[in-house]
Amino acid sequence: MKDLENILSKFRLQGNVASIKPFGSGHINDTYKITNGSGHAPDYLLQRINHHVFRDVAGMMNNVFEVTEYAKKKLKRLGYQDINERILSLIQTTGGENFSRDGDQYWRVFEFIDLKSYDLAENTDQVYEGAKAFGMFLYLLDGFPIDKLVITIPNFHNLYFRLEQLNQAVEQLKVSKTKTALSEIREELSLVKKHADSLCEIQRLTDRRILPLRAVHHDTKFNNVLLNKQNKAKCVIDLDTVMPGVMHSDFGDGIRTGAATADEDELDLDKVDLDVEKYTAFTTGYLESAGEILTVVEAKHLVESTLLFPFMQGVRFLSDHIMGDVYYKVKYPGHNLHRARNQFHLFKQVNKRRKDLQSVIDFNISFSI
Ligand code: ADP
Ligand code: GN1
Ligand code: MG
Repeated sequence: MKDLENILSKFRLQGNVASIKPFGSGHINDTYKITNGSGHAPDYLLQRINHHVFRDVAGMMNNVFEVTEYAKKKLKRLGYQDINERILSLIQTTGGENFSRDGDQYWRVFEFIDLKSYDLAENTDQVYEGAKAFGMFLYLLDGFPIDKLVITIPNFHNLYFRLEQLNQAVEQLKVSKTKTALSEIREELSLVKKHADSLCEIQRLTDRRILPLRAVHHDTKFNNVLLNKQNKAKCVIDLDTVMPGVMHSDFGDGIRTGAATADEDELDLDKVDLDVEKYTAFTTGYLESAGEILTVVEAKHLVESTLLFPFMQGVRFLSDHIMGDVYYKVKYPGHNLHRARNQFHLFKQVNKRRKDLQSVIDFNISFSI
């Protein structure tokens, strides 16, 4: 607590610190809510940045600063009055930096936005609103000069790379562990083998520059959008992975979590499915906000992204399980394996409905572009 107070003293905060409490359920950073003792000053959100994941902290924080400034200006031009609730506000250090380094720890502070995030959407209204906010984020950053952005995690959504990571993990497992460890994941590995090539299509189109590069969020998990009490979505958060990429990352990952019937931690696979109503709500909301800036080729490949993201997330969780849970925070041994099974199951459910999902996209696209 004293240490955290010391960290906070490095930032330009108003008022005084009344309490510091762990906050949220993200997998990557450590987050604390700072309640202000002064009624006239805002609460804050303090985060210890995971610099094992984000190697170039200064570059990443510069990305966050640049995109939030750009989005703020655009929101102003569009006439929004509630800009502080619509985009994160980074608090600078007393020395005018975007983050503070303390030994091998890196810290940052945002203004706390008093809205709520949900690991799992409770209803289709929330999904529609969340999707509108994610689509709006893409829209706000349309035209952003992407060469200003550093790549915060190389090959982040490159399926070829994620498959290679899995491959290497399995090779290590073969030499170091028992046969049981390998037989435990046989089914998952055979599913991966079966679908890997067709699901690399988005990456092939990206590499050939057929899909345009934009400033993309890259982590449109449903708990990365804040909603108000009336379920209106206001703000997209967790901007660490904003970098050049294809919009399919945001659409696909948004559907993966926003339109699922259960979250990634659900153990009962019978409960894990794609909720077609939520899927429709997400597609409608997202395309209402972003449809007008999409190219025909982007629109044509949307449905593939709904298959790619549960599949790729399964590959990522499975690799982490084999490597000994070095990346995602886990609550018990085997957690990442269960998450992988959950995501592969979701992938199969989405795959079964591909035709219906395409029809929903076609219907919404005809209205927006
Ligand atoms: P992680 O990368 O670990 O997911 P996030 O940046 O998403 O970290 O933050 C974790 C949680 O903290 C979010 O899910 C959200 O509930 C909350 N949160 C993040 N930023 C803010 C903010 N500015 N105001 C209020 N809550 C926030
Ligand atoms: C991580 O940070 P968080 O919890 O929003 C991960 C995402 C995964 C997600 C799976 C930087 O997101 O890519 O899809 O977990 N973020 C990073 O739950 O790897
Ligand atoms: Mg998050």
